[in-house]
Amino acid sequence: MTITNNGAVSETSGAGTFTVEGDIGILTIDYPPVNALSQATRQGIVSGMQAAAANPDVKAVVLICAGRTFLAGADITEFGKPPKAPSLREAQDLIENSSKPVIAAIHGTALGGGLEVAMCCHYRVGVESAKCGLPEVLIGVLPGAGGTQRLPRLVGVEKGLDMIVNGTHVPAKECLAMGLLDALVPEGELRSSAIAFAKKVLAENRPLRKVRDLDDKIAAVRGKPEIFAAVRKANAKKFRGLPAPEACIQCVEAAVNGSFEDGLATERRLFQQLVTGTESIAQRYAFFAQREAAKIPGIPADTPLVDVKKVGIIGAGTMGGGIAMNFANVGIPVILVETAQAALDRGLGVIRKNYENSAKKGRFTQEEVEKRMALLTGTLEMEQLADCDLVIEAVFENMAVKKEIFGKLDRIVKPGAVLATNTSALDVNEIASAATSRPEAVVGMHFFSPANVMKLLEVVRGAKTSDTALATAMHIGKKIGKVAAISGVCPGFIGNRILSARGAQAHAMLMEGAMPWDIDQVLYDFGMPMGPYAMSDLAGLDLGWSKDKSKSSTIREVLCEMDRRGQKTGAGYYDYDENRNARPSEVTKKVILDFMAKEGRTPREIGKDEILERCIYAMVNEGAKILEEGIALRASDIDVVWLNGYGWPVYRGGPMFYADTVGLDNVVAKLKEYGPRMGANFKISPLLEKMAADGKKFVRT
Ligand code: 3H9
Repeated sequence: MTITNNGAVSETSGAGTFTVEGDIGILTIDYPPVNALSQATRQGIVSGMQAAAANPDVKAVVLICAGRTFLAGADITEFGKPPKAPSLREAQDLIENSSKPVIAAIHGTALGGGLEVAMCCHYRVGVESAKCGLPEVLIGVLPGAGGTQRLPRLVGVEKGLDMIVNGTHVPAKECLAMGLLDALVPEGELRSSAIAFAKKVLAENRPLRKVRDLDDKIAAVRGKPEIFAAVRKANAKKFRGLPAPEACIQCVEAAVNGSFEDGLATERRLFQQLVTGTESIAQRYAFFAQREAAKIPGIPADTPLVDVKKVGIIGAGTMGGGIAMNFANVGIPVILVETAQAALDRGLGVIRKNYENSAKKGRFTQEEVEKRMALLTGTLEMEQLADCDLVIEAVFENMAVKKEIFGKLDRIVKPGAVLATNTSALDVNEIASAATSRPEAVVGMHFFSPANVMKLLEVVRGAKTSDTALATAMHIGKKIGKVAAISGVCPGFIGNRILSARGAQAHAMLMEGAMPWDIDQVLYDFGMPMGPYAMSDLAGLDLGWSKDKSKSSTIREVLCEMDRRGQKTGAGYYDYDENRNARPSEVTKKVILDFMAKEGRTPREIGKDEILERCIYAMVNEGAKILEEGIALRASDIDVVWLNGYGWPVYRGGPMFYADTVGLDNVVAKLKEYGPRMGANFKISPLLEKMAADGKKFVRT
């Protein structure tokens, strides 16, 4: 198609439109939502570059994108499917080998294949809010379109490697400093500034710089393998179980030690290996599961939302303070309510200290600390919350206290506001209906500790929660950087209910002869950050324990009575040295064996397979019950909860995804085999049994 507009000529092909303005060709890609490099986008680039080459009036080309972002990467949904022409390589070659300079004009995010295309351009300009990154490692692959070869040539090996193995999105200012961008241009003026830049390139007769030909930055580390060894060592824990980071490092090593073409060949070979591996399949599944979790069946995307301009938080303790930081971080003012000035001062002091620590680590400036602190005010009067759009109650878990608070909020807070409870266990319906006259405004917002760090937000939908309250909680969750998933009302909601099912099996095995460190080791080796007993020691065994009421009736009570209350007392299930290094404890072992003897139990050897299967399959079984009761909307939401709130290893996709990989029939067969050992109250989920019998899977990949 050719149209004329003020003398400008346009041709559209695929997702690309090529326009000529004077002697500059402008290739605009418009492929919502994120301009992924799907077939249509690749076609658009190829046709646009061919049009540029064929037009003698065109002396330089600007590559720019419509919508919210520059090219956000390869189309992940095309992975594993037969390739469709033209290839990304073809599009890149046309740009890099163009005899006319090509300038990438970047806004939003230039990610993965998108940045790899930009690095084939001869120059790159971007607005200050833009970010660049090679996040392929986060979906279990590597930059497979020359990114591992070009980025180190452009920005140096150490910076390039850091970006590639961590998948970080780097702000434009830093990109400029490291040489990834050639100029920053004013916000809102990207198109005109990129055209001006192109004209300058022409006027100054600047060279057609090909990144592939640069050598000085990689030559600087040639013969220095210690640089790669240091990255491997520093990240060993973080990369545990993940094949992609090591493959990324090998590609950059190839960039340093061989020719560009050999490096590309290594990159392509390793990409192919990774893309078909279960780890990457799991990571790609997790990417889409997370986005799916934001969609609420039956609630249209245009449901009216409460515009949250001011937030009230009740309780300035660890939880309330952490929650408050999330809002201040995105510029939303918060009022924190406490019952005593000392508690309020302490809470605000802790927040300031957290921010100052971040500033010391260089995450932001001291000025930014003050800016965020200025958004936080404290009060002892709940009446101050009257004009808040969202109030989150974050006091200790006591139904009577929560009801009293919600009763007051009902009288104080303006109509239309959302009233949320951060309870991790209590009945949201009871809080909503018994304490307020507006149960439709009440929703659970269950944050995970530390609330300013942990990604997960369980949004708990009460029986009467309105569509607006639910959608607002989900929306604000995303705004503050959380991964939000919806749960219905039940004890423990999705995450903690499954944790309890695992805990019950762990405890049962403890009483059969497995030691805490045996169980923890198996779960750690599976990929969890720690097992339940190391976790208990970290959190403190005395959470909810009271000396006066303690009756030596459980192992935990006995340990607390011995002042083995976890890491903080130097001993819990484990013994700790002065650096908090854990080692198995003879004392704990004796406590457990004595307990067993008292109950007439004889310890037996429990194999690693049994430990793993009983722990994990009990979780799967609970997940299936959660699904059949309608507590979770989708099996993938359960995975999202465990991936983002409990450290489930992303390369195993989540408990429900993992169960599919094992085979549901195998899971059910094992649960039946363990039979009574699973506990008197343990029942196999009918849904799980039926799905296993029907040969079904929980999730789609
Ligand atoms: C790669 O490039 C490999 C190459 O090196 C080599 C190949 C040979 N593909 O996140 P959002 C969808 S690997 C397909 O909610 P935001 C997403 O599912 C790729 N679909 O928006 C969602 O769909 P829906 C490297 C994609 O504004 C919608 O777009 N690149 C892709 O919060 C909106 O997404 C990456 O890994 C994709 N690449 O964040 C970047 N990306 O509406 C991955 C998004 O149906 N993407 N969708 O639910 C992101 O990080 C974020 O989407 C982004 C926008 C920051 C861009």
